[in-house]
Amino acid sequence: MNYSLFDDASNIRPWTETICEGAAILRHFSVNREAALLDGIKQILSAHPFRQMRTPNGHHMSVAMTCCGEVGWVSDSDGYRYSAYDPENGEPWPAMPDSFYSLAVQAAQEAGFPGFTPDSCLINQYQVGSRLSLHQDKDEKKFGAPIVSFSLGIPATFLFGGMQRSDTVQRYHLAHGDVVVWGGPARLRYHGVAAIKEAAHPLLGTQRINLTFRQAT
Ligand code: MD3
Ligand code: FE
Repeated sequence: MNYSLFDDASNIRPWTETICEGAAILRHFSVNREAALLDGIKQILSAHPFRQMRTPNGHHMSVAMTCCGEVGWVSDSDGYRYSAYDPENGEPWPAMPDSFYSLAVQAAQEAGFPGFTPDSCLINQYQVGSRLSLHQDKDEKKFGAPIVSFSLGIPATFLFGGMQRSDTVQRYHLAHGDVVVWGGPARLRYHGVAAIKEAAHPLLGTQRINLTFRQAT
């Protein structure tokens, strides 16, 4: 007997975990595409480095961010919004690499959302201790499209709540290569990321990078 156990040379097989109606984790989905993702991130960072944005209440976020695509998510003393320009240098955000776009569209399709056309990708950098408190993503113009999220580097505990901040929270472990798709009835659920624990990843060191693809406009 000599059949292949695996889908590709990476020796890693992807599988899908359903969280709830509209939300699924595609485990290991991007593991064999990490070179293209890391190369794209490096290029974006060369002109638009990670920065800790200011929140409307005057604090700095513990998560550092940058963006690519037609518009990027920005936060300052005026509030949260999408902008075509990087406020740090006034330049347009860099184009979304084709490899990012096609992988995000493929993930959405795999999770039951065909025809996803993301125009924005937010790149979040978590150092050890960084966290993202419970929030809803509601700065996008329409909520019909899903959000597709790629996890790279050291792991995180993702917090998935309900439609109200006070609802109980479910915890999910997200590792390098995992992709999560959130749409339909899950699109406006409260969510966040618990403080990142000390760890090291062979490619990314002591950081977690998360890419979230959205149809923002
Ligand atoms: C669930 N980022 O950028 S991605 C964000 O890991 C954000 O960096 C987290 O929340 C991160 O806004 C989580 C997963 C995610 C994104 C959007 C969602 C989960 C979501 C929208 C609705 C429900
Ligand atoms: Fe969010």
